Parts: sequence; structure tokens; C-alpha cells
Amino acid sequence: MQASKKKNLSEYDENSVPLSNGVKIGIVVSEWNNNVTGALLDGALCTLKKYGVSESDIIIKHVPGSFELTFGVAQMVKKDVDAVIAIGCVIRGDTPHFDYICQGTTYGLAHLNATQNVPVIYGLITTNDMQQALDRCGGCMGNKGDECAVTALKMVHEFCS
Ligand code: DLZ
Repeated sequence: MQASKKKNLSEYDENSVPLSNGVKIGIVVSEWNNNVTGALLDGALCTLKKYGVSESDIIIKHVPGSFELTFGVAQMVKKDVDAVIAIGCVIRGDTPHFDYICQGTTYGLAHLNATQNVPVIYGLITTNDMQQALDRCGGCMGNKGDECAVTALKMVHEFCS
């Protein structure tokens, strides 16, 4: 995979994604900026279903803000799921609050990813403004929800099946 400033989050090699009938996925979604997180969720669901994951094998839980994603994912990994996708959107404000939420959430999710038996997929968008977020949830940069779904299925196929 090549790094590119302009990478479209919805573009991937379709042949590289495993058919995933029977795979169980947990999704934890933050309600803050729900116009963005709802679109990320829609993208993830659409891509999961495209590769054979059935709706009845997807558990969705909501948390109030991105900072609660760590707790939500910690609970979700105890359920019968093969991977967990964490979805949130933090937009920079006038204070350092943004940095604390982003760092705390990222460390929390990374810790769970490293210590639990279930892969945790990082679907946290961190942007300077709303437009950058909209660009990444189905706009000109694609949809990070698609990318998360593809990543989850690849991780399950490689390590959990
Ligand atoms: C408080 C807060 C602020 C200012 N901004 C965001 C944001 O942009 N995105 C987000 O997901 N959550 C935000 N929150 C809420 C925190 O994540 C958290 O829910 C609260 O601090 C309560 O723990």
C-alpha cells in the first residue's frame, strides 16, 4: 500500500478483501458529530454486507462521545464478535480539549487492540473543521467507514479464522 496525501478512503483492491460469511462484527459509535459518525457507520455496514457479513452478525452500540469509545469497545470485546470497529469524530475547537480527547481515546483503543484477543479497528476521525470530517465520511476523500470494514475483515481472515 502506498502512502498518499490524497488517498481516497473508499478505494481498495476488491480482490484483496476476503468473503466473510459468518464473521461477527461489533461496532461502537460515538454520538458526538452524529452527522459524521452516522455516515461512517453507514459506510462500514454497506461494505461489511458487500463481503457477506449478515446484519444479524453485527452488533451496534452507541456511546455519548469519542472518549467513551474505550469503555464501549472494552465491553464489546467480551461479546461473541471477531473484530470491533470504533467510530468517532473529534473536531478541533478553541481549547486543548481536542488534544486530550484524541490522545486519551487513541491510547485507550490502542491498549485494547494490543491486549485483547479481538482486533480493534480505529475509526476515529480527528479533523481541524467540519468540512474535513465531511470529506472523509462519504465526501471527496471517500468514507473511512469503508476502510474500517475492509480492515476488520482482513484482520479477522488473517488472525482469527
Ligand atoms: C466534550 C467534547 C467535545 C468538546 N468535543 C467532542 C468532539 O468533537 N467529538 C467527540 O466525539 N466528543 C466530544 N466531546 C465529548 C467527549 O468525547 C466526552 O463524551 C465527554 O468529555 C464526556 O466524557
